[in-house]
Amino acid sequence: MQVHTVATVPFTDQKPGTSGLRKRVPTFQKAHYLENFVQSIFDTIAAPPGATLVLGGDGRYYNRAAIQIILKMAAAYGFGHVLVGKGGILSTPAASCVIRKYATYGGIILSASHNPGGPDGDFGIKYNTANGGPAPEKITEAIFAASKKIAQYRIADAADVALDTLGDSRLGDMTVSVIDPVGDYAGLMESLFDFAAIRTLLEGGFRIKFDAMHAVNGPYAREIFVRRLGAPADSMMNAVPLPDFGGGHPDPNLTYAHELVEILYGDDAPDFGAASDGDGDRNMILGKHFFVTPSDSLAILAANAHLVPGYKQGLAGIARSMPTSAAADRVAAALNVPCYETPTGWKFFGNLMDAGKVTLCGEESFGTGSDHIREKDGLWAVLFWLNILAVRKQSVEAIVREHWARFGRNVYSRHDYEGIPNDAANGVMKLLHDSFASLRGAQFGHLQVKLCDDFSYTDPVDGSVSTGQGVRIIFTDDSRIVFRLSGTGTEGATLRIYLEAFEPDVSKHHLDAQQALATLISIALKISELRERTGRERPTVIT
Ligand code: VG1
Ligand code: CO
Repeated sequence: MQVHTVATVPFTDQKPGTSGLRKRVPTFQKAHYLENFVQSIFDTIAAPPGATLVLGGDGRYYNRAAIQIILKMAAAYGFGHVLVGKGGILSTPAASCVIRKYATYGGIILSASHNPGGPDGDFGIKYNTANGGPAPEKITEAIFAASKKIAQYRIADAADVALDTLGDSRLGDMTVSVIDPVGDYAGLMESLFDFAAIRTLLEGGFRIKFDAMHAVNGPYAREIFVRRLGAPADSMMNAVPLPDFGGGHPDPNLTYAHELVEILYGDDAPDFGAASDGDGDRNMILGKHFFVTPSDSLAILAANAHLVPGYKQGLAGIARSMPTSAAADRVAAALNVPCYETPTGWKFFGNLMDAGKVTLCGEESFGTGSDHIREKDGLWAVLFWLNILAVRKQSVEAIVREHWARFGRNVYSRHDYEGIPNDAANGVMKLLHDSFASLRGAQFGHLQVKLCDDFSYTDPVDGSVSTGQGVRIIFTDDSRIVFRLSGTGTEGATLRIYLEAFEPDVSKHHLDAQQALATLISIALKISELRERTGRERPTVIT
């Protein structure tokens, strides 16, 4: 095998965000751009010669070309074996599953998750470690540092690998195994949930609709729901992955998954609806004419985990990201297990799961998962809900309302202002920081500010500290407003405002969240000067 050593110069913008490096496709197509970042990963992780790597992506535009480049660089680097999903496909949870099951050194996942795809859309790449989880900050920072001083990369001169045929081939001294992307993952799901009970539920006329949003989960959903659980084929929608996700935004929320939302809120609606995102790790759960917030979903899965075979032995603990509502904290208290509050991003859950401190984790951004892998897992969450529904034989809405009656309701909403100018977004955040002193103790109607700060986290396992994780304004009644800048966007800035208030009174649980949170929303707009500084009258997305 001939290996070329190619001279290169650093790009200055290869800093991984909340979940890997995400840029527009034309940026990744620039000469040496992908190669520089991949070499920076390899130089940082220092894998021993002959190590095994997992490789796959969500199938978006540029996936195949990137995989061919990475295979040739992996061979030049000295990997002995690469497991690559057929067609270059692996959902993010499936990649995590495969990394763990075959005890590999790590994996590279190609995805920009919920960001749009296509020639002018987004592409992304991230590295996961041997536990199957996203590399911790220590490693992503070292990768960024390596990318700033890279001078050369190495790539094998070899023919492209046939990605559409299962089986082994050689690339120089390295073996490339093209594997079935679905089988290992589907088997893991079958080991956690009561498939017989779910099958009986579906046979009994319980109707579901799953929207794969033209993204990676289509083949996974068809194998699991249709082939293994007997759901009718037409209960799957947009289940053929497309490189541009059909021109849509593969983000399962009330705005971007409106096709599914209209069906679940329409006449003759099915009993249950769900959707997942570009790379299959997010989930949205709907009942008939009913939306379950992701924060409530985490709490409800935790409260009902004893009904599910894989979790009936109990939970070690629960973790949620800081902006996620405290609904899960109430369940943890009732179960007498710890609840951890981490910064946004799944990489912060890995240490807690590896140390056996938590079993379930969740984020308000439609991410839920457990220690079965080290990524959030869209289909896992859907199966968890179906398992609970099969046992409890109640509607989604009835289960949520009973949960609120028992624990109280953490009324919650997130307002996203997408694609605003960076200067305006930074100005809002600076203003908030500058206002900390005057905000402390300030009175807004019946609400008084108890605490305001920029959230920082000390990892209880390795002691690492992460600062600047979002501005929190917490009132004396524990309602709160959180401001955070997104770390996954590629164009301008996205400002997120998270709003939460606790409502113990059952007679008020029917209220619309926007109505119930109206006071907090107006305080948030006032203290941030958001409208004045961005010229935006309303959020782009409300969830
Ligand atoms: C967003 C979410 C965060 C999630 C991340 C990756 O990050 O808020 O909770 O972990 O996306 O999810 P940010 O920095 O844009 O708020 V995925 O499914 O896009 O990999
Ligand atoms: Co995702």
